[in-house]
Amino acid sequence: MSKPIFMMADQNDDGNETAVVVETRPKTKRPPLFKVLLLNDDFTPMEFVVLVLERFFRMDHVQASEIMLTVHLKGVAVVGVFSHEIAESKVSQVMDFARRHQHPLQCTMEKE
Ligand code: TYC
Repeated sequence: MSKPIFMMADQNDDGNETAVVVETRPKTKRPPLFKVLLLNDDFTPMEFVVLVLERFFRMDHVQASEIMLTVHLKGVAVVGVFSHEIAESKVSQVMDFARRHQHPLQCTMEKE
């Protein structure tokens, strides 16, 4: 049982005061979320990064171009927020795709 959030006084049969838990919070924790980050580099072509964002992050061409430019100018941007399992899968897919095309593009994840 989780920590009681409200208690009240009661008396048992012998007349002694006892504490009665009236209400408890349900013990359900939301699973942690993870940001997926794309990092800038000097070599990966801009159009390749746009393609990555369209293909793996379901962005349209305008959105993908904007985020690519943000990474290019600022060095890094969050490209999505996911469960641990999905974030890991996105990072692997992007890194594999970049490696296969011999681009040094880096993609990482961090807890929100
Ligand atoms: N800086 C790269 C260039 O000028 C473009 C680029 C953008 C690379 C975003 C990586 O995550 C990146 N060709």
